[in-house]
Amino acid sequence: MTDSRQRVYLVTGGAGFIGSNFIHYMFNKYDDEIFLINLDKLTYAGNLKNLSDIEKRDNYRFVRADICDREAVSKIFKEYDVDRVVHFAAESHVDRSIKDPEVFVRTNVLGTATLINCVKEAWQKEDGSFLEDHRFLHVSTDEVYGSLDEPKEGQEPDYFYETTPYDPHSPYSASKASSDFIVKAYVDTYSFPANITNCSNNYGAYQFPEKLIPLVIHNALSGKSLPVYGDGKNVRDWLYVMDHAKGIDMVLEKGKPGETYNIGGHNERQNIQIIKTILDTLLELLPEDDDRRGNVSYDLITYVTDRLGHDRRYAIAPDKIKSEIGWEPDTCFEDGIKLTVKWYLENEEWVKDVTSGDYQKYYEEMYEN
Ligand code: NAD
Ligand code: TDX
Repeated sequence: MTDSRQRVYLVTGGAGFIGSNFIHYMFNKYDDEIFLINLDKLTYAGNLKNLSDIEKRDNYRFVRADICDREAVSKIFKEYDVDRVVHFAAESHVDRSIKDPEVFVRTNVLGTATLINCVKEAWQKEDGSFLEDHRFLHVSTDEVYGSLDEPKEGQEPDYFYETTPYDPHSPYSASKASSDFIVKAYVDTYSFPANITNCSNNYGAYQFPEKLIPLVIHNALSGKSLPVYGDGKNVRDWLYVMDHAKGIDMVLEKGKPGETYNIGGHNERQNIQIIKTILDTLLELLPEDDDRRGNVSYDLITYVTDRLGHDRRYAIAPDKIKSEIGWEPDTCFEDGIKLTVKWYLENEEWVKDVTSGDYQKYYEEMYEN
């Protein structure tokens, strides 16, 4: 049972990459001051091993459920007085959304609609207002804003602001944009106490190796080719995952109800630069007598067919979260990438576990050309 002094969090998708890092961040910061319920369906992307050190805590509970399952979600609100909902659960991989869009609509759109309605029912009072100091945070992405051009010589670069019109291109970003609009509709229609955060590309421990950074680390260590889409010059804006976790916690505590905040650390890199930095870092960190060192080579870099509808450049303007909330990232890319590569070097078992079975099949189909 919860202690009445503890603030109660419901986290959805807490067994995934960012969700599990967020849960670690929260217990490190708040320890016994919080009670946290993690609701996750455990798709291919959810892994309870990410939380093995948390499992035995008295102030943590895992519920295996689908966010589309109204009854399962409502049951949690009958059992617990939840103060904060942090909504990570989603299908998150752009390439998968191109192959199989429907599950993205189901989880990201219908799932968010089901979840937010259950929360509204639990938090709304008879007069239509909401319980004091309750907050729903919808975790979203910079991809909803579309794609930016590369700055031309002598021109100031463009950035994504909270006011930038939505212009999603992939089935993934379209489904995230739709879910953002559902949350915005609840804010505008019911004065529902929500915030949306739109964050740039995350990297760090526990990221599934279908995403660029862990895929490159994993392939390089096993001497497999490193697939670069198109000309390799697409730009992503990278943020260390613990800085994202810190931003979410700060928005929950200091954000104005109904507001959107962009989260990013001004760290734009071309994909090819990222791949080369990973290879440099592997060669720097791997001891001379480590068998895996012989596999790591710049010759593994292989240009492959471009992603369909591949957005050219993402770049977040984090001015609002800095000025209104005081958030700034703590970890620069040089340190973050070292921490990340080191984590993957020390956690090969984790990678082996998640890359067996279904993932193997996906990988073969995805990169067959
Ligand atoms: P992830 O794919 O690693 O994890 C998603 C988690 O959600 C998994 O644990 C999965 O089991 C769970 N899940 C999926 N469908 C579910 C369902 N129907 N019901 C309950 N649980 C379900 O994703 P991630 O990279 O950790 O992303 C988390 C959130 O952050 C997503 O909403 C994503 O759009 C957003 N985001 C991600 C990034 C990034 O760079 N990874 C950047 C910005 C925003
Ligand atoms: O094998 C690859 N080769 C390659 O060149 C892969 C997997 C990716 N890429 C490129 C595509 C992108 O330009 O690298 C870049 C990063 O790709 P992903 O890691 O798939 O991330 P991205 O598509 O940018 O989306 C990510 O950031 C925003 C997350 O997956 C989303 O959930 C988040 O919203």
